Amino acid sequence: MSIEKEMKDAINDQINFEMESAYLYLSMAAFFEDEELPGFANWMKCQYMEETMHAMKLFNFLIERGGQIKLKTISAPEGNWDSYSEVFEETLKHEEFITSKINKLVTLSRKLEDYASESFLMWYVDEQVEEEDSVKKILTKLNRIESNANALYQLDSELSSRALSPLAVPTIMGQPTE
Ligand code: OFO
Repeated sequence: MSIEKEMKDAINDQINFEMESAYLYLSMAAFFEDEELPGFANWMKCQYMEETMHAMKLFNFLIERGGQIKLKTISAPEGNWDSYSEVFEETLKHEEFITSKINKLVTLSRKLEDYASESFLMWYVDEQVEEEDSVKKILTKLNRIESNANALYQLDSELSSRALSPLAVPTIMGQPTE
């Protein structure tokens, strides 16, 4: 069954939201590089790559369903923040916004009785729970640290261990992963 125009348009919009997310996190990675916090920068670079993967999963799905890709403008993100907590507060707010967009896509797939899209989108529903949770945990730690430099460097070292999932590249390329 070919994909309906309303769903096609909504998936193209979501590709744009994911790329906007990637760009925002890349900007946050640059901010942390400037602050000489390589662990925080690493975490944001992984986040950037993950968002690219989210966009590419949608891209590959739309192609598979016979839809056409329409890439849109990505606006310039914020590049400066007053505190490290503020960066993660914005990250959380942004992820909550993305969750609301994913939920709307699921609602649309149900309205259109597009079960292939609904099933595909469930991966994003689960992913958003994980994304919001990991950001909240970092924010809680940052708020506890306040101005304790030692604790900040300890958290920076913790965040330096984040690595990209080995499945990210095949997923981006639309290759089978099993
Ligand atoms: Fe961070 O969110 Fe994509 O989907």
